[in-house]
Amino acid sequence: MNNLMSTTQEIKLRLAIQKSGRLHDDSIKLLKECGIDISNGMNKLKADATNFPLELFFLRDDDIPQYVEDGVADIGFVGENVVFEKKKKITITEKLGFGKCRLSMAIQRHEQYNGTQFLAGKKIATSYPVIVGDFLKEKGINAEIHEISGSVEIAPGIGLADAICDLVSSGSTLFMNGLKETEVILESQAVLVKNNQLDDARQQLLSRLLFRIQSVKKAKNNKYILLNAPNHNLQQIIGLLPGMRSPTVLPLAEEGWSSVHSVLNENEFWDIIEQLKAAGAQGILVVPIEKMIM
Ligand code: PRT
Ligand code: ZN
Repeated sequence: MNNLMSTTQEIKLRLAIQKSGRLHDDSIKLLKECGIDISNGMNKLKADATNFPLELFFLRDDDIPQYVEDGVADIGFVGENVVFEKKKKITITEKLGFGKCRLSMAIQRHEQYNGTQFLAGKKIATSYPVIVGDFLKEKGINAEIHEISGSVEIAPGIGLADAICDLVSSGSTLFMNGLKETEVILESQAVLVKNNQLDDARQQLLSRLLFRIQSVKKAKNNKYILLNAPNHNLQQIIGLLPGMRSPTVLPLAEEGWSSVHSVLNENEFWDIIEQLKAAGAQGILVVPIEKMIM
């Protein structure tokens, strides 16, 4: 019995994240927000969580899908762009809300663009030959793919290619290289991927982690709002507020007024605030939410 218990306690979920680069800091931050502390040793290949059965592997992002498919890691945080390019047998389980970018076609700014047909017979430089190949096939376009691993954006300028397909976030890299974005092929963000043969114990640990991640994501998309409402307009004001079930209403010390508490979604936030003010709401306080457990 004792033996059995200690074996169960030793099972850890093995998570692969990027060792360094654009996704590293946000990956660690998300774990922190999930209440998971990582022991020091970030510069090593591995680290342990101190308060959750989790072991971290620090890898190049390109290698994460393979490690997860092979079961060396159980799960990974990696860009969708990498997942689709590598085509490993793994499952995207959750979008993580950071590392947002798009994989786009771009051509030289002075060129006339007449739709995807522009690419026919042209040379396209990219680090994403698989995704670009699939895209061209789907569109029925014959073009030459020239795979390069870095500084794709300089290819047209030096006569190496007619077009490029690369990741874009602000667009300033394209702009500075005299290029213009013509077509978005893929919208991407960091995702949690999992091995397809997780055992029950690790699947349970993953469920616990996912529950935390989802609570953190929900909280980020919502704000807690407190306001004072004149009682004569209370029903109208309550009608504007969704709340988790329905808004909380408490009487104020001052006759004829109530305090109303609720939760608002980021997307409809400003719209609703304006309507609340128009309905006579005063002293509106908006507070960030740390976790949201439904
Ligand atoms: O060493 P390792 O192989 O792990 O890292 P890496 O150099 O391959 O990847 P890294 O750290 O550059 O990016 C990791 C992941 O971040 C990518 O796979 C994407 O999922 C995500 N991501 C988000 C981005 C960008 N935004 C991004 N803007 N990855 C790269 N870029 C590059 C892009 O390639 C181009 O050079 O930034 C430039 C464009 O940015 P803007 O802002 O000028 O448009
Ligand atoms: Zn990489």
